[in-house]
Amino acid sequence: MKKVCVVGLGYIGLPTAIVAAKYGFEVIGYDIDKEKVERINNFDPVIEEPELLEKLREVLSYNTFRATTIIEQSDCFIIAVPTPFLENKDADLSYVWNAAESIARVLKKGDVIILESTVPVGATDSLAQRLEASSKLKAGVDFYVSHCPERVLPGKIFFELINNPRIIGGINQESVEKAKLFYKQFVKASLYLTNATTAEMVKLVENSSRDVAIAFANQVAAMAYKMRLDPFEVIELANKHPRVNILNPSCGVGGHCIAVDPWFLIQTFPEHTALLKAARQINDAKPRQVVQTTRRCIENWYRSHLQRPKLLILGLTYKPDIDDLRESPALEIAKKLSIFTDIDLLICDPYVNNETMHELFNQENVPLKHGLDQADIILCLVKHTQFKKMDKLVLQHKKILDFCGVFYEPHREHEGQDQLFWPANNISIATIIDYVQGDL
Ligand code: SAJ
Repeated sequence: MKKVCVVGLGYIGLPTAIVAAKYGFEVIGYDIDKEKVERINNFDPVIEEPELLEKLREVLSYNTFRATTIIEQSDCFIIAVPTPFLENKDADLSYVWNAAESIARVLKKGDVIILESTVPVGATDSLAQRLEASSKLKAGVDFYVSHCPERVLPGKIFFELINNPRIIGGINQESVEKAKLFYKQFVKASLYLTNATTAEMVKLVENSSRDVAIAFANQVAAMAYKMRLDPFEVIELANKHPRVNILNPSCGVGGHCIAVDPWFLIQTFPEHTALLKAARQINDAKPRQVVQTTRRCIENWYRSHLQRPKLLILGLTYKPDIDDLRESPALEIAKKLSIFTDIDLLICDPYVNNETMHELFNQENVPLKHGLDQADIILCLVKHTQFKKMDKLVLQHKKILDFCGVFYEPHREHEGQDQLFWPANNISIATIIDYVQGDL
């Protein structure tokens, strides 16, 4: 296996292509987007990810990688295209099937096709059948088909591509063995071998379990607010139990994966997925609830000050310390609040450039210090590291709605005794509690 073709040069495909090129393969990256291909070949990776630019420069300079809009014969094809859902939440596999059509045009005996995109259970078998039908070659005999779901976390992609254990499922034993030859070249962690259907199910279960866990954290938060407690403290202390590990409540679940993948299981197993559906509803409702609570705070401010408050939003991205705005609940909240004319809106996100901020809100990205000085109400949506470092004491007189725990100070143990915080140490939670009124 010498030449590898990665189909789809997005968040997963491009870094995977680069790593394969660094580890000895001759790699081409195939994408239907001409502009993207040109930019990549001109040392512009299009997406933001730590280390991506340097590594792209390296593999382009050594001629071990190039991007193209024309598919070429290769020994191994990695499919890393998006698998979004349709309006009715069923999986949209059109990008996978289009990739299969392209591959079938150049497929030859002995080739290996590895599907990395997240798909509903059974899709890898369908992929094999489609390739057979278009190429007239026999799947599992003339060419090999596997599913090795991607598992990397945006922001840590290069570390996780090498260091995460991988699940490799094939349509038959030979397909698994062939795919293993590719991954063992660069993955330092274990490779677990199984059939394609199990690998599909594993991936969907991984992301669904995270969605359920986040929904649980959001429900804990709702109960805590009702009792005028700080949910971040309740969760921190519950997690002191050696067998409890609750995740964090937030303003919602974003990104391309966690909020999408449970639907692939719900679509296939409607009668066994009540818990997954409930989790989706709980997490999807969060942005609307945050808007309602914030509106109440704004209206109250207006009543007592008889002037428009300056509302500062901290964070727009879908999670901390990345620049990714895909399906961001914070962005959804900011957009909903921007419609109201009874506030002066200030937005600060150090990961969003000014051009994007202008496109989205027709205004500047406010520097943190300036925003904090100006604001009457501060709405914390994303726990960027930079926000965690702000001087919180000078903000005591402002109204703070902290939905991501940026103001929460964990318990510090000293001289064997825990510090006693009474009442809750998080001033911002007190404000949320005042305005929740059963939304959350
Ligand atoms: N979130 C919370 N509370 C938490 C953790 C996360 O509300 O305690 C929110 C985040 O703010 C974000 C969303 O969930 O809006 C998703 O973030 P994430 O960090 O949980 O996951 P992703 O979407 O960036 O990446 C996930 C990962 N899957 C798992 O951790 C099981 C990653 O390993 C997968 O490769 C990726 O999905 C994918 O592509 O499927």
